Amino acid sequence: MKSIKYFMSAMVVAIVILVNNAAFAEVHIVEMLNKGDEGTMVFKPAITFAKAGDTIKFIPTDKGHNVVSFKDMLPEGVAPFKSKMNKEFELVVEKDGSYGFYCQPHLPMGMVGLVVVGDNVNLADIKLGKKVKGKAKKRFEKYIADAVKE
Ligand SMILES: [Cu+2]
Repeated sequence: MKSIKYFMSAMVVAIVILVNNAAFAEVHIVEMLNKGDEGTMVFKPAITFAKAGDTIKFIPTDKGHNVVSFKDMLPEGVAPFKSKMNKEFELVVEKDGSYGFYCQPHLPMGMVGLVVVGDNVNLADIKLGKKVKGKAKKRFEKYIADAVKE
């Protein structure tokens, strides 16, 4: 009898933990736009702060965009990702760290963004990938500087 009681209370604890975790994970929306506050071809917001287990939902509000990870701007062990043009894309971020990404047709126009997962990511330490140059570099530097100020 005692063991059944113990089992039941263990089950209740397990269920409570499961429900809490599910409720705790957030969905963050990142829009792909032809025009934003800082000019043409942007992710909005450019930087998203999340925690492990959250989902980042990329929405092609305007047509002609996609989202591709910078291979050298991902936490260790995270697989590169690439969405289809004009399609919604969900990224579940499992690991702490920073995730850098761009829109394939608009990388030269500086369409880049960042997801920062966890509390221990020092924005000043984020290394920009090899493909980040010109307008993309300029925007990343501004996004990071603005986020540091907040
Ligand atoms: Cu684009």
